[in-house]
Amino acid sequence: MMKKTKTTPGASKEDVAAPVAPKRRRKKKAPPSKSGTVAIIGRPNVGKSTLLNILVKFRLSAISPRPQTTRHKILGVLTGEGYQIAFLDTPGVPYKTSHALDRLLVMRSLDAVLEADLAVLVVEPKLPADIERRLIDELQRLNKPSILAINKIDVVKKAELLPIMQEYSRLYPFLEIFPLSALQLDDVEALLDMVVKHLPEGPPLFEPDELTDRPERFLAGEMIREQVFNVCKQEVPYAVAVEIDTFEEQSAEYRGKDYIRAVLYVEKDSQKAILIGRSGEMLKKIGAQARQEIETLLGRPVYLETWVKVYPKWRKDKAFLQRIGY
Ligand SMILES: Nc1nc2c(ncn2[C@@H]2O[C@H](COP(=O)(O)OP(=O)(O)OP(=O)(O)O)[C@@H](O)[C@H]2O)c(=O)[nH]1
Ligand SMILES: [Mg+2]
Repeated sequence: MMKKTKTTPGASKEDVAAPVAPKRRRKKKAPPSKSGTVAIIGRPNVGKSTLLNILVKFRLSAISPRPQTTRHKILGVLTGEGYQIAFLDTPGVPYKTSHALDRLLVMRSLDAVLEADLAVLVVEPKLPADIERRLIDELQRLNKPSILAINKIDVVKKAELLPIMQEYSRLYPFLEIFPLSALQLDDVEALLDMVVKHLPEGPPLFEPDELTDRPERFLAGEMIREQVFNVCKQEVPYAVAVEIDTFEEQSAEYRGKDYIRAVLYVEKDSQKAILIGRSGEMLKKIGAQARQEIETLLGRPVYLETWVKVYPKWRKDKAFLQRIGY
């Protein structure tokens, strides 16, 4: 009896060796599992959100031809063969921060760098300017492994790239300096390979089918904001915040459609008038395009109602910013 109890809890040679041997064998067979967080940072309008969406193969982040479209840190998870990457799209870091909202956006971007295993600094095919130098200082301070993605090379001559690449390599020991066009799928795939190569080893942190931590309600609000940027050509989109105040899935009242009520906040009456447009044309167009996008996202028919409200100086109002999720 005594002997048995003494030997049973793994004291015998066989008992100790048994769990170790198969573990070693398993490790050799399975592909190394790589996993990590990758922050996509850079000045506004360089194509960060375009890259994120193509990388995760999903229209997750709002894209527009105008700077400062992204206002949140947006997580997009990509699970592939032997790896999982948690990409963080970030608001473009502006030249100047003029109100509380801008300062919040810069903080988001720096937060993302802080929590990332790897940073992808996205730049235009131009020599580094103040914003890039500031971001590189941040990478330096954190000693962050980083890849430089020189995007939009479709708009420059090849010969112009060399001095740009040289200048950047002088500023920071980037793991890779990669000129690309986010509009070329091959380029984005090559960038993905580089990211995977430099990802630390570790187990995945998300379920394989998990795409983002944001609820549908948030994504719907972003799609409306994206259409505001696409449809309304003035400065008004910068003064617009979207709050989804009702989201009723398969509402009986709306014949089984999802009922979504969105409030579009602006700062002034004049902006409200522009956003609504002559006999409501502008708002109608925004609503119709956003509804289509949201239907694609949800895979269900949607009844979208939009309202415009004036909330003076909301971009400076910290309590309001917090309430609507900034
Ligand atoms: N020509 C060209 N245009 C691109 C490329 N990548 C992105 N764009 C365009 O650049 C514009 C800005 O793209 P976004 O992805 O919204 O840029 P962003 O860096 O996320 O901008 P913010 O959210 O404002 O910081 C859009 O009109 C894109 O279609 C590229 O490789 N070549
Ligand atoms: Mg963006």
